[in-house]
Amino acid sequence: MIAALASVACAGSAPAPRSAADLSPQAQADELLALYDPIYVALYTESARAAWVAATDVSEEHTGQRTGADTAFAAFAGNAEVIRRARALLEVQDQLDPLTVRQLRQMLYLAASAPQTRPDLARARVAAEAQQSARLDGFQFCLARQGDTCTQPVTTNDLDRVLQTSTDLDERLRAWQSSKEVGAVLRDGLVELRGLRNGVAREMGYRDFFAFQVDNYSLTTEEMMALLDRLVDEVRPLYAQLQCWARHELAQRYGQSEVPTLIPAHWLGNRWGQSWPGLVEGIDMDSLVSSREPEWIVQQAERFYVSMGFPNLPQSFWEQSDLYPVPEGETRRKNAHASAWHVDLQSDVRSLMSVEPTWEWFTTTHHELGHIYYYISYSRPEVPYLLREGANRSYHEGIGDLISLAASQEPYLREIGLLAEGQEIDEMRWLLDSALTGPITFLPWSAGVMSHFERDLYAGELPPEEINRRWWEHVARYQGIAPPTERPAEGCDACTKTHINDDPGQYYDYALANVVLYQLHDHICRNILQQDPRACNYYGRREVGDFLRAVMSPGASRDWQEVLVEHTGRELTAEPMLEYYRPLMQYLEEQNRGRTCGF
Ligand code: X8Z
Ligand code: ZN
Repeated sequence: MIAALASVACAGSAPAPRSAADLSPQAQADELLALYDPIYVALYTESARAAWVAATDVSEEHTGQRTGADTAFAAFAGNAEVIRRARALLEVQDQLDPLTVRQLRQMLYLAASAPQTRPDLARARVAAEAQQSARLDGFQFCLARQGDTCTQPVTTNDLDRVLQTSTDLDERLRAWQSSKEVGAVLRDGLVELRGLRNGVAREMGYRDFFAFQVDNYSLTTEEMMALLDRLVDEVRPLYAQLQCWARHELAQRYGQSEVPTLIPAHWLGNRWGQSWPGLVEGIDMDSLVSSREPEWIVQQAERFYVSMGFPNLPQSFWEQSDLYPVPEGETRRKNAHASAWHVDLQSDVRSLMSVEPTWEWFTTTHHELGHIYYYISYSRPEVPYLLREGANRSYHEGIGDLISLAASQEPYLREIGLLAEGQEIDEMRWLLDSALTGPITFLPWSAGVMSHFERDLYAGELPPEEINRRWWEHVARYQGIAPPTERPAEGCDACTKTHINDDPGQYYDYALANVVLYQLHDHICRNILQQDPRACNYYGRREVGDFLRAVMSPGASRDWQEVLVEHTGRELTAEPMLEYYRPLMQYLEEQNRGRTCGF
């Protein structure tokens, strides 16, 4: 199939009865796209299928098959003739319709992952990516060892359970340290990948790989970092109060007489401190779902979307997805991080999760189904295959979290019986818990630590021996968190975060998703439902589904800023998010009275 495209493409420059110059640019573009599309879909699908098998059943054979399929995809997507023709057509883009221009740009964007003008680099990158994923997905976490033998193998769900429930600091420390062991295994692979990723991006004229990823938003690195820094600054006053409150609360919980300025990382209920669950007395979100079956969690998330007028998930979703932990007795290893897949860019949609009845999995399931319903919404003939993506990547991340936010609100939880009659909630404490597990703790992590670290890694060519130190500098500066003990220079604690390895240079998507989602939520609650954004129930409201479908169904065929203004009446603004949590400021200042805050 690749040969077919190459031969037709070459025919354009050979003497032919009808030369390309006789065709209008639009007709030339149509011809290119008509050739490109079917091959794109076929090779993309092969590659996604192989990656799915490699992620759900880690083995050398599957890693090899993934590398093979990705190499074929890369050889096609990065084909030098494709690049040449797309570039030439974009030079006369004023003679092309906007949808065509978008597709050609996307073609070049895909080509930049594997330009065949440097096939050696592109091939090496594909192989290194597959190997790095296999190292991470196949890693055996371990809580106790005798010599080299692991006597207590554990899953990441097990480690998370310790961090979310244990009050024994020694046990917490062991779990936290165990969660970081994989970093050392991944560091050299990350350094190699950094070189290859920068290499292919530079081949396509980008300054470095980070700049290439940021270009998805039509922004430069400087513009993106300025946007992220502004977000970090905007939440900083509230975050400083939260951090202050949390360190006092936790010191008391663990019986520590000294309250440290920086929170020791193993004190928090998340391996990276990106969310701080379980801190608020009297609010136990886990208890709302702990007696449910994991299957119920996924079905209830589906019911939420269906109640707003979305279709039921296709039967193939249930048959092909891998939703629960590997059953006891099976030796198969699978990727531990949740993901959603659009395998054939049409109706084959799947999710990979390890759902257990915890609040974190409850919200994560809503997140993943957001991706799935986004795929379903734009898989329609009007949206070309190349544009079956989010308006930008953060929209894709934001939809499911928007529904998680809606699914965490009191009226809904009462309606479906997760909050029993007579089970009253304290609104301020509920809001506090939501800030601790939502954007106020998440933004310093995502817009701060992750994004600055990756910028330093790719654009700054951070030397390997500086990696761990730089990581913890960012963690201290943005999150006010410190490692429990000194971290080894040869380790890579950043590498323990899956995205650093296999979703590189794009974690700010989640930061911006938060901004977008509060903007959408505010609009939905105030203007569509006429409800208070802090007690707002989408369940069963088809008009909310209609609104969301209108946002999602164009995919990437429209400009993301235009979509936002058209649907919410405002440019991107953090104001609705800040407004949502504003009542907490005064509450926390009172709680923190007499304490020295800041870090
Ligand atoms: O990776 C995810 C999703 C899959 S796209 C579960 N999230 C980020 C993370 O876990 O670090 C969702 C929020 C942030
Ligand atoms: Zn996601």
